[in-house]
Amino acid sequence: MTCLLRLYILVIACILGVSSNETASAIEGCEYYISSIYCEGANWQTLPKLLASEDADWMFLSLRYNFLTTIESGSLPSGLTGIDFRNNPLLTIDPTAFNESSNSIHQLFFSDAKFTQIPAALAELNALTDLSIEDTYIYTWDDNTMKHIGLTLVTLKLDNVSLSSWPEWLQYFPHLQTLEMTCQFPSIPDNAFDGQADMLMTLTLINGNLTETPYAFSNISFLSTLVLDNNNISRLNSLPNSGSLSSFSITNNRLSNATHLSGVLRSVANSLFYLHLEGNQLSSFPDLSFMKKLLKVYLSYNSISDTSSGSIPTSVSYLEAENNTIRSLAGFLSQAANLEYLKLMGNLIANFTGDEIPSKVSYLDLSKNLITELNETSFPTKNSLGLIFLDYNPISVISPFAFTNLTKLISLSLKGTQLARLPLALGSVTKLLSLDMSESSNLVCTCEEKQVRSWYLSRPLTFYGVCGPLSISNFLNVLSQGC
Ligand SMILES: *[C@@H]1O[C@H](CO)[C@@H](O)[C@H](O)[C@H]1NC(C)=O
Ligand SMILES: *[C@@H]1O[C@H](CO)[C@@H](O)[C@H](O)[C@H]1NC(C)=O
Ligand SMILES: *[C@@H]1O[C@H](CO)[C@@H](O)[C@H](O)[C@H]1NC(C)=O
Ligand SMILES: *[C@@H]1O[C@H](CO)[C@@H](O)[C@H](O)[C@H]1NC(C)=O
Ligand SMILES: *[C@@H]1O[C@H](CO)[C@@H](O)[C@H](O)[C@H]1NC(C)=O
Ligand SMILES: *[C@@H]1O[C@H](CO)[C@@H](O)[C@H](O)[C@H]1NC(C)=O
Ligand SMILES: *[C@@H]1O[C@H](CO)[C@@H](O)[C@H](O)[C@H]1NC(C)=O
Ligand SMILES: *[C@@H]1O[C@H](CO)[C@@H](O)[C@H](O)[C@H]1NC(C)=O
Ligand SMILES: *[C@@H]1O[C@H](CO)[C@@H](O)[C@H](O)[C@H]1NC(C)=O
Ligand SMILES: *[C@@H]1O[C@H](CO)[C@@H](O)[C@H](O)[C@H]1NC(C)=O
Ligand SMILES: *[C@H]1O[C@@H](CO)[C@H](O)[C@@H](O)[C@@H]1NC(C)=O
Repeated sequence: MTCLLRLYILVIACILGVSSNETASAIEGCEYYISSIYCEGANWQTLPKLLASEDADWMFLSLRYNFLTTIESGSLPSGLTGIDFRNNPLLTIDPTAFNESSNSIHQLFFSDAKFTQIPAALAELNALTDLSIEDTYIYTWDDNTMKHIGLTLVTLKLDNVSLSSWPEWLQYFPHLQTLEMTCQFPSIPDNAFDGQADMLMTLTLINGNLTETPYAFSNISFLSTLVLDNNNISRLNSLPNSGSLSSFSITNNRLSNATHLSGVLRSVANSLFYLHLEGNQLSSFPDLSFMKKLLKVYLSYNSISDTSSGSIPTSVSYLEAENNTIRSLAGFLSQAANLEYLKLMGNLIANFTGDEIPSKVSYLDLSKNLITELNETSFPTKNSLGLIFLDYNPISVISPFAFTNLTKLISLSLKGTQLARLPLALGSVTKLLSLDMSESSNLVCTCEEKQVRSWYLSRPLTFYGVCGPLSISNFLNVLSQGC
C-alpha cells in the first residue's frame, strides 16, 4: 500500500515536472507497476529524462521495442535493479551510463544491438547476476570487463553473438549456475567448465555447430539440465557424471546409432527423468530398459523402423514417437507397465492387438497409421483408455464387439477414415462424451444403424461429422425415428 502510494506521488510529480514535449510523451509511453516501469514500443530514438527519484530504489526498467541507439552518461535514473534493452539497435553506451545504479543493477538484457564490443559500462556494475545478449555480433570481449562481471554473474545467456571459439574468460565466472550459449564452432576444450564445475546447474548449448559432446562435460558435478538442441551432433563422448542430471535434450541433431546412445545413457541411468531425442536419425528404437527413473521419452521425427532391440522401462509414463516408420507395437512396450500417454501418430502400424497396449494407457494416439480394422482383439480387456485418436487411418471395418471393454472411454476420434456406416460397436461404450467422425467421405447413415439412436439419445454426447448431406446428429435425432 505504502509502495503504491509512493509510486503514485512519484508519477504525478514527474508529470507535473514535465516541461518538454519529449518528456510528456515519455511518460505516456510507459506503464507503471509497483516495482517496474515498462516503456515498451514507445518509439523512442533517444532516452527521455526518466524518473529520477531517491524513492526509486526498486525499479526494473523495460525499454524493449524502441529505436534507442545511444545511452548517454547520466540519462538513467538511480537505483535501477534491472534494464531490459532488448529489441533496440544500441550502438553506444557511455562507459559511465550505469554509474548511478552501479551497486543495484542485477539484470541486463540486450538483443539486436549494433555494438561490436562488450560495452565498457558493464565494468562499472558491482552486483550484476543475470546478463543476456542475443542476436548481436560482438567481436571484442574485453578481458577486464568480462573478468569483472564474472565476479558476480549467476546466469549468462549469449545466443547468436558471433563467438567464433570457446570464450576463455568463462574461467573467471566461478558462480555461474545457468549458462546458455550458441556455439558456432565445432568443439569445446576439455577444461571449458573447470571454472564453475561445481556450480553449473543448467547448461544450454543450442543452435550451433557442435558435432560431438565435449569431454568437458565429464567434469561438471551437479548439472541437472542439459540442452543441446539444434546442433550437428552425431557422437556422444560423455555426459555429466553428476548423478543429478534429470533432463537431457538433444533434439534436431544427427544421432543415428541407437546402440551408441544407449551406452552413453547408462551413466545417467539413476537420475534422468526427461529424455528429448526428437528430430534425429535413429533407425532403431534405443534400449532404455536400464533407466531407473525415466518418466518422459520423446522420439518423434526420427526414422525408427526397427523396434526389436528397443525397450521402454517400467518407470516411463509418457512416450511420443510421432513420424517414424514403426510397424508394430510388439516388444518395445512390454515392460512399460506405468505408461499412460502413448503417441504414435504418423507411423506405419497396420495392425495391433490389445495385449500390446499397456493397461494403464489412458491417452492413445495412433492417428495417420495404416490401420484398416478394429475388432475384439484390438484393445486390452483390462484397460484405462479414456481418449483414443485413430484419425486418418484407412479403417473400413469396426466389428460390433470391438469396443466392449472400453468402460472409461470419454473421447474417440475417427476423423478421415474409410468407414461407410456408423459403427454398431458404439452401443457398448457407456461413458463417451465426444465422438468425431468428420471428414469421412464414404459415410452414409441408413436405417440399419438406427439402434445407434437410443445409445446416442441417452447420453450427453457431442457427435461430429456428416453422412451424406446431413449431420450425423441430425440423422440420429430426427430421421432415424422414421426407420
Ligand atoms: C511541443 O511541440 C510542438 C510541435 O510539435 C511545438 O509547437 C511546441 O512549442 C512544443 N512545446 C514545447 C513546450 O516544447
Ligand atoms: C543473428 O543475429 C543477427 C544480427 O542481429 C540477425 O540478423 C540474424 O537473423 C540472427 N540469426 C538467427 C539465426 O537468429
Ligand atoms: C557453423 O555453421 C554456420 C551455419 O550454420 C556456418 O556458416 C559456419 O561456417 C559454421 N562454422 C564452423 C566453424 O563450422
Ligand atoms: C577435467 O577433466 C580433465 C580430463 O577430462 C582433467 O584433466 C581435469 O583435471 C579435470 N578438471 C577438473 C577441475 O576436474
Ligand atoms: C554437420 O557435420 C558434417 C560432418 O560431420 C558436415 O558435413 C555438415 O556440413 C555439418 N552440417 C552443418 C549444418 O554444419
Ligand atoms: C554403433 O555404436 C556401437 C557402440 O558404440 C558400435 O559398436 C557400432 O559399431 C556402431 N555402429 C555403427 C554403424 O557405427
Ligand atoms: C510427418 O510425416 C508425414 C508423412 O508420414 C509427412 O508428410 C510430414 O511432413 C512429416 N512431418 C514432419 C514435421 O516431418
Ligand atoms: C482382427 O483384426 C486383425 C487386423 O487388425 C486381424 O489380423 C485379426 O484376424 C482380426 N481378428 C478377428 C477375430 O477378426
Ligand atoms: C500385420 O501387418 C503386417 C504388415 O505391416 C503384416 O505383415 C502382418 O501379417 C499383419 N498381421 C496380422 C495378424 O494381420
Ligand atoms: C471384455 O471383458 C470380459 C471380462 O471382463 C471378457 O470376458 C470379454 O472377452 C472381453 N471382451 C472383449 C471384446 O475384450
Ligand atoms: C563511474 O564513473 C567513472 C567516471 O566518472 C568513474 O571513473 C568510475 O569510478 C565510476 N564508477 C562507479 C562504480 O561509480
